[in-house]
Amino acid sequence: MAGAPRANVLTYHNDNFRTGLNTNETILTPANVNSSTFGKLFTYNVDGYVFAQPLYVSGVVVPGQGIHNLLYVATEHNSVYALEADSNKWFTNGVVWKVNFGPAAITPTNAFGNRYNGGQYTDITNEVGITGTPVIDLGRGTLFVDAFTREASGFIHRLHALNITNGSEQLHSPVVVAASIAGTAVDSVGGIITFSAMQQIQRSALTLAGDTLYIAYSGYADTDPFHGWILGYDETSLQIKPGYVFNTTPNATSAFGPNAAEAGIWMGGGGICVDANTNLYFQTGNGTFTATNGSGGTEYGDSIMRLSTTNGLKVADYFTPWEQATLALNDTDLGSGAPMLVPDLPGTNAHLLVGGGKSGKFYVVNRDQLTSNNTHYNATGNTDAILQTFTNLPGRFMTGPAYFNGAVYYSSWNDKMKSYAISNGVLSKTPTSTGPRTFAFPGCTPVLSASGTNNGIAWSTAFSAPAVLTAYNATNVTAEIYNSAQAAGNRDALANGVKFASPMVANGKVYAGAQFAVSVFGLTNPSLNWKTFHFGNNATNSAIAGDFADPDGDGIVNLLEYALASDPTVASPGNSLSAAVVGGHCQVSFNRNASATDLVYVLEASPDLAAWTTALTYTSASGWVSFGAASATEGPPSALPPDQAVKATVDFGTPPATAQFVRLRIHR
Ligand SMILES: [Ca+2]
Repeated sequence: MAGAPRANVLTYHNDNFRTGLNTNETILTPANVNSSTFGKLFTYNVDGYVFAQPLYVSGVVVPGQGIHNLLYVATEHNSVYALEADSNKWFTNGVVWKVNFGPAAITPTNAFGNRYNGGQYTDITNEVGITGTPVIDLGRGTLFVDAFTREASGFIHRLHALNITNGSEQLHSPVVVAASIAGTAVDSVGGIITFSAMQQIQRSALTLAGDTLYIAYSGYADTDPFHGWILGYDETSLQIKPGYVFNTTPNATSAFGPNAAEAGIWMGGGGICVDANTNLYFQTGNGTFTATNGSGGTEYGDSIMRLSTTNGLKVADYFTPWEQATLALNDTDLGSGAPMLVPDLPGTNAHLLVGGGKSGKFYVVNRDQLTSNNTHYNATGNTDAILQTFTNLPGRFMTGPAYFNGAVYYSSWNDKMKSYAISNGVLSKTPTSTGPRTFAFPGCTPVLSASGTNNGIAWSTAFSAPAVLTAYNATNVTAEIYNSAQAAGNRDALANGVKFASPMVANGKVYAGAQFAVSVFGLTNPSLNWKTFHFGNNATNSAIAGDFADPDGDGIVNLLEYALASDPTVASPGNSLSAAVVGGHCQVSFNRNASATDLVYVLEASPDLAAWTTALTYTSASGWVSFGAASATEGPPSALPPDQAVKATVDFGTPPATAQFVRLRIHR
C-alpha cells in the first residue's frame, strides 16, 4: 500500500466540524488493538500539564535531519514542543524543537479567578499557560497558539505564529491580544468594552477558517467582569480584521444583577465549528440573556450560536433553551459542553448540529434554521423548537461528541461510551450500543479512527490518576477492546490525567496527553506494524505476509523488503544493496529500515565464500558495533515509518589481501 493515505491532525478533533474522526487509519483495527499486540511504546515527559489536544503533521522535512512525522504538544508551562511522532530515538530524545513563551500564571492564586473556593483559582493547577488547542495552517507551515503569561506589567495573552519546522516566530509574531468593542456592559468605559487578559481564559480550541484565525475566550472560574469574546485575526498580518470582534454580552449592565455579562466560551476545550459557508457555531456559558424574540437584545448567555463571517461577525441564528434563566441562576452552563457539526447524511435535515450542556441535556439541531419558525427561545413554555432533546443523560454534559459512519458518540459525566445512529435528522432514541465503563467527571470526549468506513475504533481518555486510555469497536461499543490498565506491571500506565483530555490518532499511533507527559501507543511488534501497513487484513496470513513470502514476485522476500525498507507489494527487482571499492576498501551501501527495531543486521566478509567473519552488526539496542576495522555511517531518514529508510554505508576498513566477498545477513 505505497499509496496508503497519511493522516494529519491540524486542528482540535481533526476538522472544523469537530468530528474527532480520522478515516485514514490503516494500521490500527479492532482486531489488533488489544493488550497482546497494542500498548504504550514510550512517553515524552514535558514541562507542564497537557490540556491541549496534541496535533500532528506527517512528512515534515527537517533541514539536514531528513523527513519525519511530527507531534506538536502545548503545555500549561507555556511551552510548545515539536516531537518525533514515531520514536524518541531521533534528535535529542525525540525533541525536534521546543519554545517557551515565558512565565505562566502560578495557581492556585487569588490574583484572578477568585470568585469561588475561598478566593482561590483552582480550576487549572499548578499554572495556567497554554490551555486551548493550537491550530496549524499546513500551507503556511505555521502553528498558531495563545499563551497566557504573568509579567511585570500584569497578565497578558499573546498570539504566537510558529514555523512548524523550527519553532521560530513567523513574520509579525507574536502579538499581544488586545481588542475592544462598543457596548454599555458593566465593565464598559465611555461606551467601549476593552478586552482584559486577566479576566479572560483562552480555553476553547483555536479555529482556522479560510485565512481567518479565530480565538475565543471565557472567564476564570466565572469571576466578573468577563464576557465571551471571539477575535478574528488575519493570519498573515496577525491583526484583528475590522468587524471581526464578537462579544456575547456587550450591553449587560448591573440591571441584570451582580453577575451581569459572562456567557463565556469554554466548551470543555472544544473548538468553534465552521460549516462550508464559513459560518461559526459555538455554545455559550451562563450569563446575561436578553435576545428574546423581537426584543433586539444583544446578550446571548446559555445559547447555541451561529455567526456569519462574510462581512464581519454577525449573529445569523441562535437557539436558547427555554430554561435559560434557571441555567444562568444555577451555573448550569449550556456552554460547558462542545458542539459538533454532523457530516451531511442522506434524507431530511441533512445539516445537523449536536451538543449538550451542564443541565444534562443533549440537543439535536437543524443548523440551516436552528429553531422551527425561528422561535429561538421559548420564553413562556417548557419545550424547545428543535429537532430533538435528550433529557435523560446520567450527568452533566461537559465534554464533546464525535462522529463515525452515520453515528454520534458521546458520554456525559458518570456516563458510558454510547453510540447513536442518525436517521433523517434525528438520533436513535436509545443508544445503538453502550460501553461497560462508567466515566466519572467529566465523562469522556471520544475520537474515532477508521479506514474509510471500516475498522472503526472509538477512543477516549478517562480523567483519573493515572489517566486511562480506552478503546471500543466503533460498530459496537459494548466491549472495551483495550484499556491502558490491562497489561501487567503497569506496562501501559499513563501519567495522572487532566480534565477534558482527548487522545489523538494518526498513522498507527495514539497520543494521550496527561500531567507533564504525552504517551505514545501503537502496535508493540514493529514487524506486525509493518505488515499491517502493507498487507492490511492479510497481515497475519503467512502466504502473503510471511517473512519468506514474496507476494509481489520480485524475488525479494518480505523479510528483506522489511529490512531494506522497500515496498513488498510493488515488484522492484533489485534492491538498495550495492558494493564498491572506495580508497582501496570495500564499501557496502543499503537502506536500513530504522523502523525495523526487531531486526539484527550482520555484515560479514569472506575471502573464499566459505569462511565468514563478522565485520559489523546493527541492533536497535546497541546501534552499530564493529568487530574489527569496519565502520558504518548513516544519513537521515529519507522515508516515513514504517519504511523509514536511512542510507547506511559500511566501510570494511583494511584493504583485503586478496579478493573479498561481503554479505548482509538479517535475522531477528
Ligand atoms: Ca517481494
